Amino acid sequence: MSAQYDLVIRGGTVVTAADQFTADIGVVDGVITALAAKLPGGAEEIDATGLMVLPGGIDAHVHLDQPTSDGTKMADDFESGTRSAAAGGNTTVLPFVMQQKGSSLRACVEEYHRKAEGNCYTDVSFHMVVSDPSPQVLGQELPALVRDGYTSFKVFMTYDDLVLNDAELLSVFDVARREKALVMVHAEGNDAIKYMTTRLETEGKTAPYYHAEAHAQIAEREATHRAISHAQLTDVPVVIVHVSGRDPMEQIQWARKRGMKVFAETCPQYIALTKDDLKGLNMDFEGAKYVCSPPPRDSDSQAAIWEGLRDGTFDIFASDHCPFYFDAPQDTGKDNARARTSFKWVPNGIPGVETRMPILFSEGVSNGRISIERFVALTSSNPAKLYGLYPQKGTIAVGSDADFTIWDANKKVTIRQDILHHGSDYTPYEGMQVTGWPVRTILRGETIMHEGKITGDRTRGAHLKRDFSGMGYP
Ligand code: DUC
Ligand code: ZN
Ligand code: ZN
Repeated sequence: MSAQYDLVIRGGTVVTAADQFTADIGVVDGVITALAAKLPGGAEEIDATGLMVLPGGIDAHVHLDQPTSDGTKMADDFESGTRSAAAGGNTTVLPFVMQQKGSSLRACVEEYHRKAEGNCYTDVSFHMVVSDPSPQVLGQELPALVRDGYTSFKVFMTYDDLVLNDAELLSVFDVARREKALVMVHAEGNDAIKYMTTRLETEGKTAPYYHAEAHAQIAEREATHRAISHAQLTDVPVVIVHVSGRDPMEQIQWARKRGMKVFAETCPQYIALTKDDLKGLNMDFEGAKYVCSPPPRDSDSQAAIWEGLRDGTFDIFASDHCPFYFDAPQDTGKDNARARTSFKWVPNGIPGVETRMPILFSEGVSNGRISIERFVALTSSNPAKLYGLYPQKGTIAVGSDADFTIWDANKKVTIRQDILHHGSDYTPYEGMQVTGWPVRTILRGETIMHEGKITGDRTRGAHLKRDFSGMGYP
C-alpha cells in the first residue's frame, strides 16, 4: 500500500503567528494537506520531537547580484545568496530589481530573471527599485509590471544615482495608488547627508566611523516624515524600510495614530550593532565592515527598536542583506583604495540573510523580549501578508506551501564566518553567541538544508508572482 503522504513531520511544536500546538503535519505534492494529533505514515518521515516547526522564513529585503555605480562587487549572486538564506532557515527571499537610470524597468526585470533562473535554492519574488521615473516608466512599464505580479517597488530619498526629488516621489506614489502597489521608501535626506559629509571631511574626519555621523538620525527622521506626508497627500500605503531608531519610529507612530497606512521594517543591525562598531579597532578601517545605511545607532535606539518589535510599530524584521567583500580582488571590496580616502566611498551594506532569524530568536525569544508567535509574525507571516504571498506562504495551514524551518530553540551557536554560506569574506556578527538555530529548512516538502548542509538543488527555487487576493490591498 502506498503512503498517504509524501512527507510527515511528527511530534514537533507547530508555531504560527497566532498560536502553538503539538501536531503531525502531512504533505502531498509540496502542499500541507493535514494537521492532526496523529497521522498515518508518510513516504518520508521526520521526527521533530523536542523541536519547533515554524513557517519557512521570508526575508522581505535582500540584494543579490546587484550592479553598483562604482564598480564594487556584490558578494552574492542568486546561487550563493539563496544558499545562505536556506542555511538561515528561509524558504523565500524578496530581492530588488535595480533599475539603472536610463534603462527600461521591464528590461531590468527580465535581466534579473536571467540571473535568477536555475540559480535559486529558495523561492524568490522580486521587488523593483524605481530610479528613473520617466513618462514611459510611470505611464506604461510600471502599471504593466504591477499587473504582471511585481506588486512592490522601492524609492530612494538619498544617493545621487538613485534619489528622487519630491515631485518624482509624488508621481511614483500616485502610480502606486492607481495600480494598487506597495511603495517601499529608503528614508534618508540626501542634502542633509551631503552637508554633514562635507563638514566632516573638512574637519579631516574621513574614517568609516564618520559614516554614522554623516547619516544622522535627524536626516532619517526628516525623510520619514516627508515620505509619510507624501503618502498622506497621495493616499497610498507605504512601507518605511530599514528603520534604525527612535526618531523615525516616532514619525511612524504619529502617522498611525492619524489612521494612515504606514508599515515599518527593521533589521538585525539595529538590535545587534551600534555606531561604535564602526570605530573598528581604534578608528581603523575594520569599521568599514559595519557601514550600512541607515547606520546602526546607540543603545537608546536599540531599546526603542525592541519596544517597536513588541508593540507592533514594526511589521517586518528583514535582513537588508546587501553583501560586499571586505577584501576583494581588483580593489572591488569595502576596503578599496578610494574608500580609504573617505567614508563616503565605502559601499553601503552588510551581509545578514543567514543570521537574521537566529539573531532575532536569540535576542528576542530566548531572552524573553518577544513571544515565539511574534517572532513568526515578524520573520514570516507579516512579510507574506504585506507583500501578497499569504496564505500560500507565511503560515502552517492546510493548503499552504509546505515551507518549514525546523528550529532547535536550545542550540547554542557562535556565529563565525566559517560556518556561514554567503559569499562575503566576513560577517559583522563574528563571535556573537546565539541560542536557537534552524536545523532543517524544507521548501515545498523537500529538505533543502539539514544540520548546516545544503541538501537542496539550486534549480528548485521558483520566482513567485504576487497579488493581494489573500489579504486585500492594504
Ligand atoms: N539601502 C538598502 O536598502 N540596502 C543597502 C544600502 C541602502 O542604502
Ligand atoms: Zn535602502
Ligand atoms: Zn536594502
